Amino acid sequence: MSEFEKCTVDPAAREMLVKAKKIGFLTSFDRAKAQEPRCNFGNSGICCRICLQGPCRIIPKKLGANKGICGASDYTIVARNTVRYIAGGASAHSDHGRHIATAVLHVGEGHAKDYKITDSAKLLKVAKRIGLPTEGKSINEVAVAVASEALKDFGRQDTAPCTWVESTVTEGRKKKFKDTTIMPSSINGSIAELLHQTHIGNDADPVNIIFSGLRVALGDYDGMQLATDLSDVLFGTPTPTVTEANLGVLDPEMVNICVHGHNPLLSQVVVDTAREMQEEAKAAGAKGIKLSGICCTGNEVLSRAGVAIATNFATQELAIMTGLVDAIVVDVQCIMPSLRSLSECFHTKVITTMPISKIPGSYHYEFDEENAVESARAIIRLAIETYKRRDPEKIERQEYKNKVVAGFSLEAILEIFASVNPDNPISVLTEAIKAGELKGVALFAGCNNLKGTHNQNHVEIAKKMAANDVFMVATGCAGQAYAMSGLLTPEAVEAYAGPGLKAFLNRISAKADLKTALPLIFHMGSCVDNSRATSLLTLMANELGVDTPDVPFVASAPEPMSEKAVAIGAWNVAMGIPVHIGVIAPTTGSDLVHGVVTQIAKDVFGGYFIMETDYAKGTDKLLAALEERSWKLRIRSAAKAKYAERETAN
Ligand code: NFS
Ligand code: SF4
Repeated sequence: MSEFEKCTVDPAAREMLVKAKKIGFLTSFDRAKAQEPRCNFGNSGICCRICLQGPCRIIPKKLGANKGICGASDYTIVARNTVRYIAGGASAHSDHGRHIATAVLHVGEGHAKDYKITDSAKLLKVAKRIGLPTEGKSINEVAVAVASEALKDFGRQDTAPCTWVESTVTEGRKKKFKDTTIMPSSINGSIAELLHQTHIGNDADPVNIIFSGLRVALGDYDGMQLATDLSDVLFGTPTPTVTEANLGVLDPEMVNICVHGHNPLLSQVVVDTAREMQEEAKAAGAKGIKLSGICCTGNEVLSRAGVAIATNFATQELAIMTGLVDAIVVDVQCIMPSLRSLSECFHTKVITTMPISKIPGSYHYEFDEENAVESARAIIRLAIETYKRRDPEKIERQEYKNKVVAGFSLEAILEIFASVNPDNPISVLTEAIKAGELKGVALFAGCNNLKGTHNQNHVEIAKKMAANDVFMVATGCAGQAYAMSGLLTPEAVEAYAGPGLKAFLNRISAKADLKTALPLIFHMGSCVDNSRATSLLTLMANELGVDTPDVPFVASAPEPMSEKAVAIGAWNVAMGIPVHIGVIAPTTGSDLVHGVVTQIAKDVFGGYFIMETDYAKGTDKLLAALEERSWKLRIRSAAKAKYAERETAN
């Protein structure tokens, strides 16, 4: 048994960890160990650092220490800490969305010459959905109108609801969000208000704080929905694509450029520009340029351009460890600063590109939206130059890679279902659930968390859900975990699907006009593309004639880590979804707050958090939640049918 078995289930990563040990580089896995044991105050959320009198740590049995210096109780402190995660996540996602919306605006206005409206059909569809007139207007005019509407969602000063929430959820959810006062009017406004609300000496009411946290979470949702819509408008709506994943995609004979981060504005242009620069790479002695992705910018270019996946969050350093990465081009979010120090042991250039995400000592090529291709060219040229300095002694070629079938936008999924039922594609899924062929739908999302074994929860939970006939969609680093481990393949359907899921997927594969059979799990894209999964949920609810809390749909972040994951989890709860997380969140320090997020939320929204680190138990809880919902659904439709029968008899 390798000493790295506890670190990761990924064989490529294990080999690279052996190499890291050999060269004496401490990776994220070593640093995670070095953090143990963790402080219990922080672990349970009862350490407050909101003002400079802190840290105040709550010791329940110690007189005077059972409250913070200002008198804040455990429930106030835990609630404030929790919602501030959401504010961080919503800021990241929505800033990304704002960046894309601004780019669409600029294209519509005739600037940003290197971008264009690639999917005008989607632009018109979005315009229609949000109630904008399109007749007699040019595509550029519609682009300006839609982007301006999106930008309004960031800074509206009146109380009108955010357009991208309002236009994408069920009527039931709209009413629920209004009744519970969590419908946001402005993304930025709700975040600022939450930071105000959680300032020292302000709101002490944990429930009030949590509701504001949910309002911000819906702002996060709004930013993600518009980011997905407008990214599709700019770069195209993903369609099924076949590629490969894991460190074996790094090709010793090619100039290897990894794109890492989240924002497709640069990575997509790097991918397109690299196609035109193959000759320059050949002149440098390589066979060409090989692009691969890490984290969600990788998912963006995987979905739209079939770019291979190198690895996911926890193992990003290990890509450099192969000695084969010539440049790693990063934009924003989830980029380990350690990449730079590691790159010093190799020839790799770490290139930062965004003004808000710099790493001391790395190369900073500021991305210029007005001259995007020029920016991309300069970066690729630096990678080609660097390739020439590769050290053959330090190369460790990786063989591990798996085939990947990805690119499942909601549009693509519906088109596939339409091959079975062209009049009502979504009913293909809902009917299979009603008939008991499928148990329901599970969304797998989120990161890696170095508190556990890398990719283990992702893989084990999905395999067990597959055996239990659950239709699965995935995003983010969860999608990449499945890509790396061969679960995004038709072969995995044969190996892991239960009889119902297998029959369902094979039936559709036989009819769908695709170059490949369908994979076990449908990879829907980056983390902002969790919006696509919610649109699937909304469609299912409308087709079933129920609101979202009654749809047999669950979500799991088997290895969540980032503030963004907390925000996504929170709005999924508001959408009425049971949300499993494979770590224990720092809410346990207050029974009240912990009870609200794991139980009471269910009474109000239908959704709630399930915190379970053990993958087998986590899966059982997800299955139980699905079974309860599909059982109720069947009882309800049987009763409805019986009632209709009686009506006709009378
Ligand atoms: Ni989501 Fe994607 Fe990965 Fe987590 Fe980071 S890359 S936006 S946050 S770590 S899934
Ligand atoms: Fe302590 Fe209150 Fe300041 Fe928090 S806000 S650090 S509990 S004094």
